[in-house]
Amino acid sequence: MKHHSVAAAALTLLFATATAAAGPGSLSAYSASGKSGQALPVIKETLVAPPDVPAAIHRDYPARVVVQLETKEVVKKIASGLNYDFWTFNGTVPGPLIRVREGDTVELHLRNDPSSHMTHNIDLHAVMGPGGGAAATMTPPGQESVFAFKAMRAGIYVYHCATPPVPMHIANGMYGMILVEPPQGLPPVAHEYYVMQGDFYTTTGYKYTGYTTGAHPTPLLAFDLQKMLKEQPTYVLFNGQEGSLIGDHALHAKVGDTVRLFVGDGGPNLTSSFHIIGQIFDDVQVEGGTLVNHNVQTTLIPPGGAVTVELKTLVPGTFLLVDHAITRAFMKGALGQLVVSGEPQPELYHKVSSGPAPADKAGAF
Ligand SMILES: [Cu+2]
Repeated sequence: MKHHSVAAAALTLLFATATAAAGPGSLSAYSASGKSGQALPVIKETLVAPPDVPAAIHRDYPARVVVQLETKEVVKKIASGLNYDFWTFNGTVPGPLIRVREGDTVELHLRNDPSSHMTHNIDLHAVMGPGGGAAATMTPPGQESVFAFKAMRAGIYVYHCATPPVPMHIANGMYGMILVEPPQGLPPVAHEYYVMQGDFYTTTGYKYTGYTTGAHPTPLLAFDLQKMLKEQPTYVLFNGQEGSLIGDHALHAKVGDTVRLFVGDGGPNLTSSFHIIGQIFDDVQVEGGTLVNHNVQTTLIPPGGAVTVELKTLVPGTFLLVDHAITRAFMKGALGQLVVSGEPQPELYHKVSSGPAPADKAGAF
């Protein structure tokens, strides 16, 4: 009994000391430790903009990974000649992909840019704790919140803002993904890319112009609440912009490469029927879990869900990433390109002949 009391007193003292030592936004007093009780090595995560991803992890030990995200409200291009007032993590849609290893402790710093109009926070689906971190990170403009969690399950997970009205924060672009690598890491591949689909609700129709002001000479599209309530988006986009993965921004590979795509759906409402025209997915990590499906043509990705897709590029050409609810691809913007370079592979694919050109057909009917 005496021992018990002493232990309780010691715990109380430890907690009091920790509380006193930890200033606002500081977690130093709660420094995570491994099973041995030793402090974990601290690693500052280097984040990169989509469609790129941080380098693969080669550690065989857990670390305390410090991740710094900043919520920013930015006016930028949504489609050719049209801007939108996006709400973002780190200025991009989606926010940067966070990459950690199962068993790591993630110390997540969420700063809200002083010029923001809204409070923001973050709910990471890789977190097993209240709100996925949302309650711990409700952050007014100009402030910073910090919380820590142990990444206990390998997989690819969505994160998003969960500040009311939640659907509006997500519809304005506040989502991204966190990859929790298994302890043994992922097999090396030639290319890894990061793509997220989202549905956008604007007051004008697809490619109709918005309004201009002195501050915004490029037409600005406004958010349309009624369209969101009806789940009828104006735009369905990969990486928050029509053309974000087209032309100069296309994804690239060579013949014979294995390409790994981390594909998520921020929503807020539409499920993606993700497909690449002219490819078959060799492996799909279904719903980001441990089930791996093979030889898949189209995979479903629900809002708030993600998959890892791997494919081998066997033939050169331009292959279109689409939501195969195909109106969204060709009339709402959900279109990207994977450009595969290399020698033709006629034993795998070649054109034999074409019908006459349309002009030659004139008068034939
Ligand atoms: Cu928000």
